[in-house]
Amino acid sequence: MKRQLQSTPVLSSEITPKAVYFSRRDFIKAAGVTAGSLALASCAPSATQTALETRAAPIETAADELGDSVTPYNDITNYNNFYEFSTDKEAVAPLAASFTTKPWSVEVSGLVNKPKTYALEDLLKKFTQEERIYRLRCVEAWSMVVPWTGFTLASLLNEVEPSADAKYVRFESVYRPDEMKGQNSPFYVWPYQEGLRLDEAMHDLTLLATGLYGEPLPNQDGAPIRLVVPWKYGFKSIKSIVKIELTDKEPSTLWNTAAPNEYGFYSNVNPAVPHPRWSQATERRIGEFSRRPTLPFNGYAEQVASLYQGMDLSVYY
Ligand SMILES: Nc1nc2c(c(=O)[nH]1)N[C@H]1C(S)=C(S)[C@@H](COP(=O)(O)O)O[C@H]1N2
Ligand SMILES: [Mo]
Repeated sequence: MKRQLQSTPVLSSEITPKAVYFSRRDFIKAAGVTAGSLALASCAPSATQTALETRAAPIETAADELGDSVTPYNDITNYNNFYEFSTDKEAVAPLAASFTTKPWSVEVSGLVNKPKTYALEDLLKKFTQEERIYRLRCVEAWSMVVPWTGFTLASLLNEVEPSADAKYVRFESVYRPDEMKGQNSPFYVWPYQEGLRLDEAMHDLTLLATGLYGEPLPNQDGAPIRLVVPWKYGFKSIKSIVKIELTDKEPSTLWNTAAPNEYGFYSNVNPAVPHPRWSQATERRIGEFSRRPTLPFNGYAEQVASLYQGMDLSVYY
């Protein structure tokens, strides 16, 4: 079930005292939308009023559709892969703290009828922001459950109208080596880039995230806007996007360029295809002691397996 209230021009946490804001999230939970897709409460005073009256559990105790609890905010925001800042996951948050995310714009171009550069505020205003709880499974075999806020990539692509020859979408992160010291590393080709096939990009699960835990995206998680593709390894979910380009050729990606035998273009979560240096059969959920089995397509097979019908996924890894 997906409930869409009015679109929210500014995340309400920016303009509302914390206590009231938390009760709005309680309202969402009380409304019974606990898994898969939550709606952001509207800014209408009546919604706040209802929230204050209903009081249910906060987002911290929400779960995904498999019943797995969301990962604590502290873990999501202090255990990050963001090589522009550091290859040390616990060093990213402090190094990203002073990163400039205002002003920000995203260029949408290439094989589209209506290319356009959007200011971030316009994206927040124009597209309905929803909250969706997704598992994120890193290729390094750890995982988290994250309550994202964002809008579907499809809603943006429909707006610019991909032309008939568009087959892929290429994404580019910001390039700012003065602010992002990791971009001086010669081991990778900067800026970070990623790609999806157009049908993957248009899938309803594919999100452009602008927040988590109901608050604007923290810098270390890819502020102010990042991709989330929950059935693929975490590295496909590119952070701090400045460019989205429709193409007719499979785009190069940072990881495929760095190590093509280890990281393919598709990178669907697949317990049956090991990384050349380690197994992908199990994973460590952050905050848990024992390992758990990794699910095909990270547990989203029912929604996405049909995209790959007839493809040998050990060849197209
Ligand atoms: N621009 C950019 N995007 C990136 C990365 C990166 O280093 N740079 N790391 C990727 C990897 S490997 C993972 S697992 C996820 C981690 O997202 P998180 O830190 O929000 O959990 O971001 C992905 N997006
Ligand atoms: Mo990752």
